[in-house]
Parts: sequence; structure tokens; C-alpha cells
Amino acid sequence: MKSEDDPRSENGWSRREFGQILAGLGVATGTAFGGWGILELVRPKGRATSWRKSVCRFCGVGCGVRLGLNNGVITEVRGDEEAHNKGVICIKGAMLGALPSLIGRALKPKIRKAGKLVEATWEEAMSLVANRFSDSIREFGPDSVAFYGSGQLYSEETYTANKLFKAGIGTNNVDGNPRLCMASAAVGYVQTFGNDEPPGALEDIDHAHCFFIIGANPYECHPSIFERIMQRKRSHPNTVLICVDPRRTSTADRCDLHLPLKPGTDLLLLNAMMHVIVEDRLYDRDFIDEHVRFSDGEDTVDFQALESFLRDYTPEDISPRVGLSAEIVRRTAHLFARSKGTVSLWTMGINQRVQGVHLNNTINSLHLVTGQICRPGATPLSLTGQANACGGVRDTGGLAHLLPAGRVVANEKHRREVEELWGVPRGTISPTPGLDAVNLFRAMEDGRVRATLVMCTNPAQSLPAAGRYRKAMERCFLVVAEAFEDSETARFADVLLPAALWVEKEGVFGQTDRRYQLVEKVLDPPGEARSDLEILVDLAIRLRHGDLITARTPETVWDEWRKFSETSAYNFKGITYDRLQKNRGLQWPCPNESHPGTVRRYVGGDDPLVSSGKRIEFYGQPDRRAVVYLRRYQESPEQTDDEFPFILTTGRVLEQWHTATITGRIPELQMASGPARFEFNDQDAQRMDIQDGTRLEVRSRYGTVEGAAVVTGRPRKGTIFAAFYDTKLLLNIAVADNYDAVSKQPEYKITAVSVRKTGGQ
Ligand SMILES: Nc1nc2c(c(=O)[nH]1)N[C@H]1C(S)=C(S)[C@@H](COP(=O)(O)OP(=O)(O)OC[C@H]3O[C@@H](n4cnc5c(=O)[nH]c(N)nc54)[C@H](O)[C@@H]3O)O[C@H]1N2
Ligand SMILES: Nc1nc2c(c(=O)[nH]1)N[C@H]1C(S)=C(S)[C@@H](COP(=O)(O)OP(=O)(O)OC[C@H]3O[C@@H](n4cnc5c(=O)[nH]c(N)nc54)[C@H](O)[C@@H]3O)O[C@H]1N2
Ligand code: SF4
Ligand SMILES: [Mo]
Repeated sequence: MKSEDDPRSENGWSRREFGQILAGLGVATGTAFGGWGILELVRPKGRATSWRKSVCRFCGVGCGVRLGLNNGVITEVRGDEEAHNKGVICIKGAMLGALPSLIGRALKPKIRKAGKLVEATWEEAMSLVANRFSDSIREFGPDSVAFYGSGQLYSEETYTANKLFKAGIGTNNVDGNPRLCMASAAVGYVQTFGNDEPPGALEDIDHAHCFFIIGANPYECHPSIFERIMQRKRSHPNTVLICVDPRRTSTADRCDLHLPLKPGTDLLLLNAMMHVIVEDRLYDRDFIDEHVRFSDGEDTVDFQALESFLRDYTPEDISPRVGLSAEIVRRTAHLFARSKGTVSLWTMGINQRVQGVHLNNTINSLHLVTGQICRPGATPLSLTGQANACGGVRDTGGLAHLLPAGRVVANEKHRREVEELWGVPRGTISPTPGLDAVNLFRAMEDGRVRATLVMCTNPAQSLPAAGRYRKAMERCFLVVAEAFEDSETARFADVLLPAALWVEKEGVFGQTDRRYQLVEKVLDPPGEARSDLEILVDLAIRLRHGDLITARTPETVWDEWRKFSETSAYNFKGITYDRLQKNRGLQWPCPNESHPGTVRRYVGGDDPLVSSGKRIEFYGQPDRRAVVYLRRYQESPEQTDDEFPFILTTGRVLEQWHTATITGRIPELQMASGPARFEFNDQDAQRMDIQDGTRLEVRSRYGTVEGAAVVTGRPRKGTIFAAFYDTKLLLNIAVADNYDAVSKQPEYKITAVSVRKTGGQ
């Protein structure tokens, strides 16, 4: 839909201008990161007369940017030298200035009448929404309605939605796209340390001697972090970069060691690394004695239990199953354990797996056993995906099983505490955890959930097994708050609410390393678009929960949430709007307004929550010890067979953001990425006589999609890769929806498929 011949992509650019842009992109995407700056020059719009600080709204790095303004238009975007990214931004960040003027914005509310979406007033639209929600709650109970949100909403917005649904309406059916993204990392941290969010920080990159990058492609997905890694490598050439990915990605190209393992076998590799660490005595006995407890998942066990558990994971035994030599496994374990500081970085190749939680546990464990933690340059640093998945959703508890600031629905004490903080009667919050993403859409299918507010996410394209859930959406009264009127999900809307985006509204983003930053309002929203917070407040009042939702502006909501955090390990009481206006972000814990924020958690002298006199204290656990779990490998349910001989793995490309509702309209980005294609290994391509452009039908147990091939030689043999941004391909129709039993995060990375040539190029 968003191809070069799509009028939306033109934006009045001449052929000659495209030529210039492409020349710029050749530099940008091909080689040096320095080249990215060139892109800032390709869209001259006149001179800036004033500058405002802001934050990129795309990935979880949360780069600081400076916006040049002239007459209500963003004329220039630059990386902010004073922010943590030290002026580095990627091409998506460089294109931020285009956002407010993109065509296709939703400008007026719309209501479905006789099958068609027709314009309506806000009053008509919101009273219809409130009536349908009220009717459903009255007739079928509070659990017949739901909120499906996003790691791209501001913290104030998710906090308000969570409070309205859990304490007002009385349902825990509050979930969102972070379930698809960060759930395994969050559960992994909680199980290991007793608290969510990373112990370390981006600053650790500047001190590391070894980077263990597993299931992540930061060159394309967290570019300014990858540039920071390369800066470390340039200044300290002995720094070792290891990449574990079944594809030779642009990240792997720049690493010293690439381990192209078979998709889905990482836990075999990690356990074998642990085996080598124990066998070769590379562990840190003192650190273990002081700070670590071992567990088999049920009971506390001793070090001998770990040793005997690891007998099944010798590098030689696992080698054929993982598809790596025993030698490279041993070498990796030695590099990891013996470096003066190892930073692990991982994202969706680990989280989006049926053993996502166990994989997260085991990465944390490798750091604990080797003592590669709680000192500069040594830390397990899970990279977050969206700009506000951490602060906005994990911290505010905007998921079906969570309550704010590390509390959980299933714990009665936690429910009582939250009820008290929110001033609602005991027993208001339902003791039943709500529906996670996949199960929420399954409940629409069979009519258990009858009305849903979808806000700032595009599930019709981003959910796995999307064909099934698109049908389910047809059966539900779907309210979609969206910035663009033609997103895939907008097609299923019964009511479409036009939303303000990014600097058209105000709010806080919380990124990867517990860093909160304020995005200030710089422009007015177009047409009749409103902020998501305004929409939620309006809904609350109409549903007669106005006395619960009394904070109604971003800053007052923030102040309420800030106070709420004070009684928890997520304490950020000291992070006020005033400070965030002056600063380029602050890291919590930050208990009072004179506290500078915490870079390294659990470290005495840095983290204010560590007991005085302690050098390191894992205070999240009752015995103050972090837990090393013995986690057995299990095969993915998606295995190849004669019918489905390939593994399809999925992900992203540098220039496109998720479902491309935004980036697909920016010609520079659209032209750079082109349409999404199925990437093949040379041997597979040769065997099947597949060339660049060969048309294919890719079929799985979930659905069939059609697209073109490209022979990049990057995926390992038997594996094909495709990105999910392209609405013409709608890849997720074919992607499996198996999920981790604990985190409920779907396994987007592993689907067994068949490949058939359909003829034509
Ligand atoms: N350009 C761009 N950047 C983004 C985004 C975007 O849409 N576009 N989205 C943001 C978001 S929300 C997220 S969550 C992150 C995602 O960031 P990443 O996780 O880095 O990106 P992905 O491409 O989803 O997947 C990463 C890698 O996992 C590999 N992989 C697949 N299966 C396996 C496996 O079994 N084991 C291992 N070890 N690796 C495997 C894939 O080959 C892929 O290279 O990116 C963020 N940044
Ligand atoms: N195959 C495959 N599928 C995947 C993944 C994968 O790796 N492989 N990764 C998964 C992951 S990690 C993620 S995070 C999801 C992301 O999936 P989605 O969240 O569905 O993707 P986005 O395109 O970011 O959708 C955000 C929507 O919000 C709209 N929007 C932007 N700003 C605002 C705003 O301020 N307010 C409102 N109301 N709307 C706004 C945008 O126009 C866009 O349509 O995809 C998941 N799907
Ligand atoms: S690295 Fe991420 S946050 Fe930084 S400019 Fe690029 S997309 Fe934006
Ligand atoms: Mo994500």
C-alpha cells in the first residue's frame, strides 16, 4: 500500500530531489554512521528562528534531539549534544521534522454507519463509545471490556488508562504491545532480581571490554547505541564484539565473532557457556557466596546441583543441535567470563520466544556467576523496543497481570496497597489477572470481550497469526485512537478517534536504563485531533469515574504518579516536570528533588535504596540475593518437517518503524527500504532456483502470504527472514502465535513454513 507509486509517498518531491536523497541514503545505510548526519541536510525548509529540546519518539534509545522551528514548522532536527546520545541520531530521528505534516492524518472522529466510517463530532463519537462500554459492562460485566495500549503512549496516558480500567471499571483487561516486546525481559528481571528494569545503564557501554549481543540487531534497531559501542571499540581496539544471530546481520558484519546458531536453540548455547564457565572455573566464587542463590525453579539448590544440571550441556553434546562448533562455544564462554567487563545486550531474538523468560534468566545468571555485574562496564542490559515501553508500561503496571510500581494483581497485599493509594474501597481491584494480548484477541473471537479501546498501536498488522485476530476484531466493538486514518487496524474500527502525536502533546518517556525524559508540546495538533490523555479523561467522565480520574493534565497526572512511586523500589519522587524541563533526563531511583539519579542499581553509594554500609545489595529479593535459575532447554513447538521445511524468522529494517504507518509515508525512508522481501541464503536459493525478485508463496500452519525473494546470503541455511512493516505483504498472517507460558509473549521469531514459487518476477 505504501509503495513508490502511492500518492501518499510523494509529498511533492521532484525526481531530482529523490536522486539527491538516495545519494544521501547510500551513505547513511551503507557504511559510516557519520554519514547519517547528511540526512539532516536533505530536507531544507528554511532557517530555524528558535530551538527546543525534545526526544525521538521512535526506539527505546530515546535520543535527545533539538528541533529548529520557524513559524510553527519544524525546519531542522539535530542530535542533542547535551543528551545521553551525545548528538548522535539515526535516519529515523533525522526525519522527525516530517511527522507533523505527513498526509493521511486522522483529523476528525469517525463512526461506522452502514459499514462505512463517516465523520462525526467528538460529542457523537464519545457518547457512542461511552454508551457501548456502559451497556457491555452492565449486561456482561466489567471483564467484557478492555484497553489495548502501547509503549509509545506517554506515561501519564497509560497510568490514567490503567487506573480507569482497573480501579474504575473494575477489570484488569489492560494490555498492549509491550506484551509482544518486553514481557519476557520484565519477568526475567523480576524473577532474578526481584524488581523489573535493568541494574546497569547505557553508560556501561563506555567501560566494557566485551559485548555479548544476542538476538539483537542494534545496528538497525538501536543505531545510536551501536554507534556508542563502535566508539568504545575505536578508542579501545581490544574490545571484543560477539553477535549471536541466525542471520549475518549488519550488526554481525561489524562484530569480531558471529555465532550463526539454529533459530530457537539459544538456551542450549547459554547453558553450554555456563558449563564451560563451571568446568574451567571461570566463575567468581566470592561474588556467588555473598550475593547469589541457586534455584531449580521450585526450590533453592546448591552449586553441586548446578554442576550436575550442566552435565547435559557440554559444548560437544549441544554442538550439532545448535549448529555451532564446540570450539566457538568454549571461546565465547572464555571471552564472556574473563573480560574485564562484559555487557550483554539482547532484544527480540531472545524475548520473542516460548522460552523467553528462561533465556532472560540465563543471561542474567551468566553475569551473576561470573561477577560481571554491578560495576562499570559489566551488566546484563536488556534493550527496550519502544520509546516508552519501560517507563510508560512496565513501570506504571499497564499490563494485565500488573499493578503500578512493581506490584501484581494476583497478590492481595499489593491490591490493598494500590486501592489505598488510589483512594478506592477495598476489593475494588479484581483479583483475577486480565487477558494478555493474544488471549485478549481470542476473547474477542468468542464474544467474551465485546468492546475494546485500542490506543497507539496497530494490532491488525502487528499481532501474530494476524488473519485469525483480524476476524476476531470484526466481532468486537472496536474503538481505535490513531494518528493516521488508514492504519490496518483503523479498517476494523467502529469508532476512529483522531489522536495527536509526539510534540503535539506533552508527557514523559521512560527508556532502557530507567531514564525519564520529558517531551514538551511544541506544536498544536492538526484538525480536531486530541491527545490520548484528553480522550481517556473524557471517557472516564462519561463512564462516571470523574471522581477517580481527578488529575487531568499531563503534569498533574505525573505528580500523582510520582507520589505513588515513593513507597516502592521504583521511587522517582524527585523527578519533577520542572527538573525534566531543565535536564536531559534523570534515572531512577531518585527519591528527592536534590538526588542526581541512579546510574547503577543495587550498588552502594549510587543506589539510594541499598542499605548503608553495603557494597552491593540485591534488595528486591527477600534474602537480598539474586537468583541463578537452572533452566532446561525445550524445543520450540514450531519444528520443520517435510511439509514445512524452512524456519521463517521476522524482524525489522533500519529505515522502517514497525507497521510503517509513519515511516512508510516519508519518501526518503520508504525508498531506502523498498518493499519487504524474503531474505534467502545462497545455497537454499540455488537449490530452489530462486533469484532476487522471484515471486513466492510462503505458507505456515497459520496462514499464507505472497511476496518476493531477495538472495542476501545472510540467513543461515534453512532459515528465511522477512520484516513486518509492509502492508502489501502482511507477513504476520503467516507468523505463529505460540507464546511463553509465563510472560505470554508470542514467539514471532520461529515459524515453520513452506516456500513455493508462483512464477513471475
Ligand atoms: N529501525 C527500527 N528500529 C526499531 C524498531 C523498528 O521497528 N525499526 N522497533 C523497536 C522495537 S519496539 C523493538 S522491540 C526493537 C527490536 O530490536 P531487535 O530485536 O534488535 O530487532 P529484530 O529485527 O526484531 O530481531 C533481532 C534479531 O533477532 C534475530 N533472531 C531471530 N531468531 C533468533 C534466535 O532464535 N536466536 C537469536 N539469537 N536471534 C534470533 C533476527 O535474525 C534479528 O536479526 O527495535 C526497536 N527499534
Ligand atoms: N512479525 C513480527 N511482528 C511483530 C514483531 C516482530 O518482531 N515480528 N515485533 C512486535 C513488537 S516487539 C512490537 S513493539 C509491535 C509493534 O506493533 P504496533 O504497536 O502495532 O506498531 P506501530 O506501527 O508502532 O503502531 C503504532 C500506531 O500508533 C499510531 N500512533 C503514533 N503516535 C500516536 C499517538 O501519539 N497516539 C495514538 N493514539 N496513535 C499514535 C501510529 O500511527 C501506528 O499506527 O509489533 C510486534 N509485531
Ligand atoms: S536511535 Fe532510536 S531514538 Fe535515536 S534517533 Fe534513531 S530511532 Fe530515534
Ligand atoms: Mo517492540
